[in-house]
Amino acid sequence: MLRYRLSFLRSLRPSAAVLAAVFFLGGCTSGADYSPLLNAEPAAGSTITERLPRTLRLFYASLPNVDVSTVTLTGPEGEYTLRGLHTMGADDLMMEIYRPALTNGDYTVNWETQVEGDSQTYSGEYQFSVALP
Ligand SMILES: [Cu+2]
Repeated sequence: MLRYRLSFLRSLRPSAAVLAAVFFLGGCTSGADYSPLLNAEPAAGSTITERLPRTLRLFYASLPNVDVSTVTLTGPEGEYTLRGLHTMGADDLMMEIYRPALTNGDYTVNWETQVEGDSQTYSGEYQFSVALP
């Protein structure tokens, strides 16, 4: 794939090759839909049927800056109080779901952060559900 791209670039006139290279590189890192969020607990789109989660944990492509990060949780009772936002040093943000306790329903996590090695501020949201028997 890379070899193909390089030979493709070589076949263009120099100025066009430079423009094409800038386009490719830019497309890798600053696409409008790029998100550094890789994973979460509870997972995005998941339905919890066994044990109520007491923490939220978000995993990123590199270490998030806790000082400029915000995470909110909304659900059946409105906005939930989270506390103790920190990182475990595993490119993650972690916090306790303080109160009220979760009940069955749909939840939305909103987050905003900056990650190490990237000056942009990123934000996003995802959902999970609780459906205990
Ligand atoms: Cu922790």
